[in-house]
Amino acid sequence: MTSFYDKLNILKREHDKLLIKKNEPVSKYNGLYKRYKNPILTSDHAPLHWRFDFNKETNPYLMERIGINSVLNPGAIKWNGKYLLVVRTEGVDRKSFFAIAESDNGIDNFRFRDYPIHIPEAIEPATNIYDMRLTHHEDGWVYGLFCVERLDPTAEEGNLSKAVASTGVVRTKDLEHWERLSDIKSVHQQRNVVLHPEFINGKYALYTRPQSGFIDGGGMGIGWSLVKDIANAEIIEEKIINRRKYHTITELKNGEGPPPIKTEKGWLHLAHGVRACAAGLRYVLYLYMTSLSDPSELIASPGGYFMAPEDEERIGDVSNVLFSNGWICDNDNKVFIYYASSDTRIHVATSTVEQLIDYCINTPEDDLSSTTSVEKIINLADRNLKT
Ligand code: M1P
Repeated sequence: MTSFYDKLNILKREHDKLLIKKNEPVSKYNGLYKRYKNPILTSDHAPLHWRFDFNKETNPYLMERIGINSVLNPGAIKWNGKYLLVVRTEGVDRKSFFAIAESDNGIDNFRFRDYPIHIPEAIEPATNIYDMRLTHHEDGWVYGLFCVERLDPTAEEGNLSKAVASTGVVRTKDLEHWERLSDIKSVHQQRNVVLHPEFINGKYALYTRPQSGFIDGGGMGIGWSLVKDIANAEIIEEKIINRRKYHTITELKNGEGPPPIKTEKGWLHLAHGVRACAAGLRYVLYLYMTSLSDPSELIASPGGYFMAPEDEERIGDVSNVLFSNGWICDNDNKVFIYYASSDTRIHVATSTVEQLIDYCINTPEDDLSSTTSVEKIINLADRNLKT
């Protein structure tokens, strides 16, 4: 019979093997981005010392005591030369928490830090927190905005799925000590709120997503709101800057991804769009651009999705979902897009600022009908075939 210590050694060896597994780009070509073969983080990457009690006396069968269900939707930042992710980590008890994982090259060898982050509780305690967007703001702080979820106090007895989503705010100077600020006040459900990295007319600017309901609250799209005091932020006026449209990838809802990247041609945005179908909701990723002089003014809106679930990405806890709230732009303009598939695991895709801008500016817009879509293909085919 294998001894306790033999089992523990095998467990540690297999875990180490997983953590040092090399990643490589897949060969499928589209000119837009490169996908990578392996997910960069899965629930199996979670440290063994979070999950197993290593003491033979208290855990004679070497059982996993605390299970991790999934790792998903990370915020991302380049920090001290490392590619750092603040990962939404979900336990088997369905509660999410945040944990930092880092890598030297951004595509493999991601390792969780020894301890997850203990986010200070808000005045009104939350049931669940998730999906942190990291913004290195020009005021010098790194902010983390995340979804805070609670049972709706107005829910009738027995209705346990009526929830309220609002936005929590933390800030840090070292990615180790986190100061909790007031949750953002809003009359709407607010998930997917993102802090713009620069002041606008001396104010903090937020990308918002006003909805009346928790899942499909019918809001008109991604909003924009200015607030004076980020420590006590309140969303009062919202302007819709990226509107949902009938029979498009955003028909049911959309939401801002990570903070936008500033480029010479405008602010580059990554977002998700959701539509409903017989199989449930389908989440895809798309790009758009806004003006440098007014980041709330849409200047490029390529039609359709940029990335959608493929192959094994399609299957997981919530199947048919790609979601991203973290990307990193290096000094050489290489862009690392961190995305989760089907609310289960995290992947990376790489591109460049130049490619993403070209994609945004030169991809035809969605003109909202089959006729206009096929005309664009006929025009392109004509140009290609007659030259
Ligand atoms: O399950 C898919 C996603 O659903 C929510 O996104 P949204 O608010 O746009 O519907 C979030 O819970 C997200 O975490 C999740 O990945």
